[in-house]
Amino acid sequence: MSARLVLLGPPGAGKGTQAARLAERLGVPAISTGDIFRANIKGGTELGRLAQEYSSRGALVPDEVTNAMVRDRLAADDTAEGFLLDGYPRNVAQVAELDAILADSGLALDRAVEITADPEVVTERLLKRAQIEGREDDTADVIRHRLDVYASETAPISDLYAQRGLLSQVDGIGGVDEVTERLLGAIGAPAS
Ligand code: B4P
Repeated sequence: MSARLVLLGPPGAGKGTQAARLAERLGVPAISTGDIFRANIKGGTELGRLAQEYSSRGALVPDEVTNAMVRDRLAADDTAEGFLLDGYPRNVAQVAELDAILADSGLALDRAVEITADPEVVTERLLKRAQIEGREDDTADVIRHRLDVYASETAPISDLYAQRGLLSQVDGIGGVDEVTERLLGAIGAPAS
């Protein structure tokens, strides 16, 4: 089964957590734009320096930077059978770019899966993660801003994928294993 998938949802819904699990189960790479930015920030690269300016205050990194990075990553051989994009696309312009990247190879997206969760729940999770990991974008003020950016820029893309008949919504509240099973069901993955 080809699996060209995007995982949507607010910050803290469990995208990163679930992407790793789904990717292993489906045998395709999980590609997290947030993780690529954080690796570059840690490595002190030019891309990292630029990404930090935006991510530390909960803003989106400019599209031209993010789009070029994703285009490059999707050109790698390990995406031949599919991929699971976590955190991309994040606005309408990025949806158009992903369409273009795939169309250039005669491909299209199979499904967009949105993990839903209330702002209060995700805020609580992210504040808890802050105590464990100390991510600089997990402070109360920055989380509030990330949720605002999500509502204004990212939430509209769910409607876009729904209009194309590609959207599935999955409740992100519950145990991690429970949510994974719901997601596998939504994707139509064969039972293990
Ligand atoms: P991301 O790394 O994508 O950050 P995120 O939206 O907070 O999701 P994350 O994957 O980390 O959290 P998760 O929900 O899994 O982006 C960070 C920044 O990078 C952005 O603000 C932006 O600046 C930049 N960026 C990234 N992509 C971009 C793009 N396309 N364009 C422009 N800029 C971009 O998990 C949250 C917590 O919940 C975890 O601690 C986890 O343990 C916990 N959790 C998960 N599932 C749970 C469950 N079922 N129950 C209880 N806790 C759970």
